[in-house]
Amino acid sequence: MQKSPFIKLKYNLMQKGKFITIDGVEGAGKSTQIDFICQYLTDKGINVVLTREPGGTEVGEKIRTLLLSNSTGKMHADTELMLMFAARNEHIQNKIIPTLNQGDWILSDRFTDASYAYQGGGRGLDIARIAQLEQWVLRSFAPDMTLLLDIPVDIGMRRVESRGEKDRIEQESLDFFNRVRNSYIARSEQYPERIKLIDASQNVENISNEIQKILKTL
Ligand code: Z5A
Repeated sequence: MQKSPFIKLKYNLMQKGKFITIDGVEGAGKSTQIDFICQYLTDKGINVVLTREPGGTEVGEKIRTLLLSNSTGKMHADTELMLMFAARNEHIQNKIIPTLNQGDWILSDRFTDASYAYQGGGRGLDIARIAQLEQWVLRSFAPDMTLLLDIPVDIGMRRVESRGEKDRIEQESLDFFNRVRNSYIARSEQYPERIKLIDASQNVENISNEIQKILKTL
């Protein structure tokens, strides 16, 4: 296979801080554990910036609205993927790299693994094409660690069912979310050093304890 010309490009990354991402299907408890992680790192004297995808920047948040709003209507899966990466480019260039270079840590609620899981697994897009976009936008950049909260889809959905109207992606079928979950699991098996799979069907405290042990390795 011909090598991508983009892989040679690198960000000017002095990387004084650490980049952590948290991912998983809906209702896995990301927001709940994010509060714990921020508190834990702050108590250790670490300055941590919390961000999210899609979003995290002014432009990224506008793209998020377009991606998730029901008023957007039908969107081609390739368009959805490219918008995720457009928001991600903005996020990396204008928030993630500058934050890491100034020595702060950054915690992102979702990142590129979500594109593989939702647009690859869920929508059925070709993984090789997602990888091309990843190379284009991320170059050789990657999180230092990814916490993958894994939970059976029906349990996650039950946890969030009291919320109001579902957004454009949340309205997908159970089959869609099962494919998303399976893709996440497959990625954690592919990248065991970076992606730490955590059983998110446990109680909040047990999950936090597990996360704490993992964070200590950083
Ligand atoms: N998306 C994509 O398609 N491609 C991409 O590349 C990216 C994203 C980056 C963004 O949504 C959407 O974009 C998402 C993927 C897609 N679409 N979907 N579906 P988001 O990340 O902003 O929101 P979300 O996925 O819908 O997250 P969430 O529903 O808020 O889940 P959560 O943060 O993991 O859950 P939580 O709010 O912490 O907990 C949910 C409830 O469960 C709450 O009442 C808690 O009190 C409770 N909870 C939490 N932990 C526990 C435990 N351990 N036991 C019992 N109850 C618990």
